[in-house]
Amino acid sequence: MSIIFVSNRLPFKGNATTGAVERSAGGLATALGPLSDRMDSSWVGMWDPDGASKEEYKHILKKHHCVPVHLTSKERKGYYDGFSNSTIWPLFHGFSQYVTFDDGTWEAYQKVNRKFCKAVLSIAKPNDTIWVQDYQLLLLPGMLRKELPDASIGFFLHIPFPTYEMFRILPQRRGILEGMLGADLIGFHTYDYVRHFLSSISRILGVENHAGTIWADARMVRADVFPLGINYQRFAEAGASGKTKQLIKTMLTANRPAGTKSMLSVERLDYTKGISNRLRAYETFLERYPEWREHVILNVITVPSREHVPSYKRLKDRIEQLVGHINGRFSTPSWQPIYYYYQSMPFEKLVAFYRDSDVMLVTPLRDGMNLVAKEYLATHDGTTGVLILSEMAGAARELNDALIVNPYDQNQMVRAMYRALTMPEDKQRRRNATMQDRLRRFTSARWAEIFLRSLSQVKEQQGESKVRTINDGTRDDIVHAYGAVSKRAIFLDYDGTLVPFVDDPATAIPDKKLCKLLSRLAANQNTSVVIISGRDRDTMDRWFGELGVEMIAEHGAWVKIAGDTEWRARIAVNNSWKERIRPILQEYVDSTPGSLLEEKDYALVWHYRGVEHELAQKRIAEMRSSLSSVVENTALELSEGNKIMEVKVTGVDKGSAVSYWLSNNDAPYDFVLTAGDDTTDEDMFRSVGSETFTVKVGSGPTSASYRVKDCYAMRDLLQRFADADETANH
Ligand code: GDG
Repeated sequence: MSIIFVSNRLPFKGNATTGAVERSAGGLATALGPLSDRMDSSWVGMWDPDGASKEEYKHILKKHHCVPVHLTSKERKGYYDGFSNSTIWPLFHGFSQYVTFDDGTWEAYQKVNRKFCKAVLSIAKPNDTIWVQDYQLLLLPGMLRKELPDASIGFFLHIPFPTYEMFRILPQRRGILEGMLGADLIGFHTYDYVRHFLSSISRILGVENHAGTIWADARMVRADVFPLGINYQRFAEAGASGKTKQLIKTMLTANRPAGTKSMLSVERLDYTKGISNRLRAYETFLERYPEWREHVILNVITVPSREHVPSYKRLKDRIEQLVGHINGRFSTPSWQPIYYYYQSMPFEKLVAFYRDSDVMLVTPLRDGMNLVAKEYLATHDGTTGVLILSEMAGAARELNDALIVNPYDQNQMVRAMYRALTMPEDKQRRRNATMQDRLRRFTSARWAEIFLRSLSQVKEQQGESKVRTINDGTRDDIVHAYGAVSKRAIFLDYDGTLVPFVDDPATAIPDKKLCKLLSRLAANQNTSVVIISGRDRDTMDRWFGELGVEMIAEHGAWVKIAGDTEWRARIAVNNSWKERIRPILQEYVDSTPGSLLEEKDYALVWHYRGVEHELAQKRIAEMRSSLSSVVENTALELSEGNKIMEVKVTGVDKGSAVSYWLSNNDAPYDFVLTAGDDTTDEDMFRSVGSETFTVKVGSGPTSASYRVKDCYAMRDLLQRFADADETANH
């Protein structure tokens, strides 16, 4: 299999001190590294030689099939410092106060995503697998999908996906979601993020899902959970090595009184990491438990990050002041409570810090996953050590045996520090063992393997559904089949098939263009155009009466065949049932803002297009349970359509209506086409048989054999029929 990994950074970087080019040690590079070495793969990412020689960097990239994307400093500033880190990063982590909105940075973000797209296209083949990583490239899956409709495209978001209430703030919210939906599989670290994403696509794009399966632009997409792990063995081995022991002795324990316990915090300097909250909790701890003064130290490592972004500069000052304040307040001639390092540590030193620490404080205010927590546990493989972990980190979903804290609850943090420092050793080992077991199995390599396997499963499922999306080629075939015969029947649903949905169904009047198109088609004596709708007779007469089309109203209850002046009732029923059902449905209308009741001859219809998604789902469940006993053993049934719930007379459906129409028109039809968007149209598709053309309009599962994207694509097909008629007549 050929695979293209795409991420903001390439897995190789220049070392500013030595000038050498090295493999990056970040979580992603270690997760995908072994895979990329094993497979026929390439990697697309930003050109960033840093301190290394450009020639050497270029050479290594070429050797490892890396395709660099060159950005100007202006592009990089707008895309990376700007939209990625000053808009998306704070917003997705729930820090709306730090979000900046700027058209210029959005422009740059789009431009750079396009540059990445171009770089991928320069090496991609039509059926390649492309795996796009993270929040800097949210638009890329959509851009790639346009160019490579058949490619397997995966997307993984490493940071949280925010709640709908937070996400909706973003002016570019639609574009971002549409970009993500270009992928076939969208992965997140936790189920909460999946839920938030699904809620946003439902409320913002009106795209629904069934247990994480989404229909977007007539394509099946899945959203699922894939918690990223670490290279456990690497950290476990390094933690137990003699070199680490030596480093701990010379670098760490030598500098503090014997018997002192150590706590550690390590992260990029970032406001999401809760460094100030942690320092304040430590101050309160020393205040509340004076017996621990001179017996514990806290090592704080903050790695320089995003120094060009103003909020980061201010944060650095605040943290340094706080460290100074605590050290000034509590230090004694032989002890200082905090050792502060503002630098990136080489791997060996980082491992020594991990291994040396009795307590690890990982208390971010919000964090997609947090690998530091996992790395700490791995370096303590089989030994003691206590992890205090924020419930706001994705890792808390997996590491239940850590001391889980709310980072905003200072008292709880203080108590957790005390508990951690006084926890019996056998208990520490026991708690760690369960978590270490999990981390040993779910490594970063396994994460990548599982994600890619799921991606190919999604592709298989897409292939299994036999529906063919109408493209230029298939459209020409259908138009050709239409033109080649003399007797045709075209059955067209109306709402959602010929016009888009609107909140108030009464306003969905056919526009002039559509009326003209339908009359043109119906003007051909050899073509019967039948509008088959759930709408009532009066509306249909008013809207289509003058167009020369035939009509089937109320999902098949009434039929008006060419030459009829009156509607024919297909069944005779007593409508007294309405008196019982109407008050029940009216109650639902009263208690559900945005919904309305429509009365038809053979049905009562509850419309909920204008209702909030979750509320509508709740009401439908209630309705199903309260009405099913009422309609049981009667000639009524409950039927669900596109944002409608209907109580109707049994046996009235579009399928039987189409059969009725065909049996009342004796000419043999050489070309039958049925088109619809709704579950009620599925009856029609099933009734006509496989030698006809059945067309599903829009997304969702269907038994139709073709699919078009939306009502405009449907109109385009009809337009071509009309054009074919005209050409044939000249
Ligand atoms: C995102 C999400 C999610 C840190 N300091 C040093 C150093 N590190 C290494 C750690 C660890 C990595 O950086 C940090 O991993 P995190 O998971 O904490 O966070 P990010 O990579 O910033 O970001 C996060 C992650 O993606 C993966 O999906 O977990 O939630 O924000 O590997 O070891 N490494 C060295 N010196 C340091 O000073 N050598």
